[in-house]
Amino acid sequence: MKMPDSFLWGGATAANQCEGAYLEDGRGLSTVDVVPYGPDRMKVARGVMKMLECDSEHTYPAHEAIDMYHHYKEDIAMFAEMGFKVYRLSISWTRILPHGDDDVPNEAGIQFYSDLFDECLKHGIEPLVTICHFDTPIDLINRYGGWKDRRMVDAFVKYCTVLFERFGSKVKYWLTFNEINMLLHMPFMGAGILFEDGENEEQIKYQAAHHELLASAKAVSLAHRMMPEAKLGCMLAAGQFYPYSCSPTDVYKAMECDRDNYFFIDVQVRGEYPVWAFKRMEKAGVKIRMDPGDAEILKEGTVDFVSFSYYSSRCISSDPEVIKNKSRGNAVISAVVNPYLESSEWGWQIDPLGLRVTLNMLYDRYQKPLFIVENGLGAVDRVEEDGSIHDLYRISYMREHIKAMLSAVNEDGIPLMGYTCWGCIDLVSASTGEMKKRYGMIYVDKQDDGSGDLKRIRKDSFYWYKKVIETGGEDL
Ligand code: BGP
Repeated sequence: MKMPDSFLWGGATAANQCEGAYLEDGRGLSTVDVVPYGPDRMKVARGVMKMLECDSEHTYPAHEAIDMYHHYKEDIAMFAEMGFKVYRLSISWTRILPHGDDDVPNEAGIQFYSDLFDECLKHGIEPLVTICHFDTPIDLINRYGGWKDRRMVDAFVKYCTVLFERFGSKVKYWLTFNEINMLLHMPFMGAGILFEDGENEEQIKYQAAHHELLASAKAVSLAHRMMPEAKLGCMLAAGQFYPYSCSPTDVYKAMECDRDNYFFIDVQVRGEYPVWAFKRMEKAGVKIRMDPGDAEILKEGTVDFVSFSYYSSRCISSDPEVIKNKSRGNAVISAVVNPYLESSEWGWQIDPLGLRVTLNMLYDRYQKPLFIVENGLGAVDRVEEDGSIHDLYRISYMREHIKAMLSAVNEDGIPLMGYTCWGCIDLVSASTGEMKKRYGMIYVDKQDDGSGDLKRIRKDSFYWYKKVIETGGEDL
């Protein structure tokens, strides 16, 4: 089995996890710059600890990351060597508008991305841009409280207008928000939200969700007007929920968890809230404020394709005892351990067939072309004395997932636009802030203690992926 020649093979990164140079050339501060490395990271990401209460020294290593800001030419040349047809990256909002909604954009930031896109195009690589990847400007948080406030919508549209004007001729594929559903699980990381004591957290999260959905819809409509050739996608942290047992209550619980996950994409694809959504909110004491005209905005700004990240399926039980005893500690999305699956060193369960299940479920639900924009294995790599890196575990993970993807396309007929594996070059982990959780096919000599000379090294998976792309997935 293989993929058609038009299939977009490639890799993905996010500005905040690879660029570094966090204060260079006029860049303003953003959420990701103040989420610490170390044990407080998830508390801050969830919005329950004030960002500046943590020791700023602990924000390392994201400030420097792999310094792609100064190494992008070398990195893109290596992507081209692997045969990439597409490179997914995100734009750092505060490189373009340092305060989030400046009237005059920062030309140095625009120049950086303009050069970077030219470099991609020179190598025949199509850029795929995430407009907002866990990246809310700090100035907007100080003034508005992040996405709690509706004024964020205008700021986002202002930012998008600059992007479409300045990069519209170079970029055809755009995603509005990375993993938009993560707003419910990591409100600070996803939406710049810090909770005040006594606030109804659910109310705030769903109101912020409404604002992001409006902003996304407005951006899609604007893009369609300004760049008629452009294709706009939504982006979901996907992964089917399995019931822990075949008891109907577990099955129902799994369906509810799936719906909470799909909630955002339902709106972005269909242009309206699903029927059950308001009932669910009512039950949780949530009533979102919608202004006149909002329904029309959502209806007009529907996406052209559905993109998603897939690392694992999830498993859930209706029994609180099972949840208590069988949950994986510290998971971002609560789930119980599936006894049929192996786990990575970080406890992420490995389920290639789950990717085929997810592709089928998403297509059944939306009938839109799909795009896998993140998939991969975070692992500790060892550099041998001769400088080689034998990451056979990563090859095996990717091989099985690509096989599942090939089956979904060739045997189930699912229309799939492309596959960009996550962290094609090593970068800082979003959930842990570490360098040692590596996803790349290119190793970067940068360690958690700050040591390392940033040298790039091809891992075994580099040569393997090159062959996979060359043969359209036939030679795995
Ligand atoms: C997704 C994010 C990425 C990325 C990836 C891997 O949720 O979109 O930014 O980091 O997960 O997660 P981690 O880095 O925590 O291993």
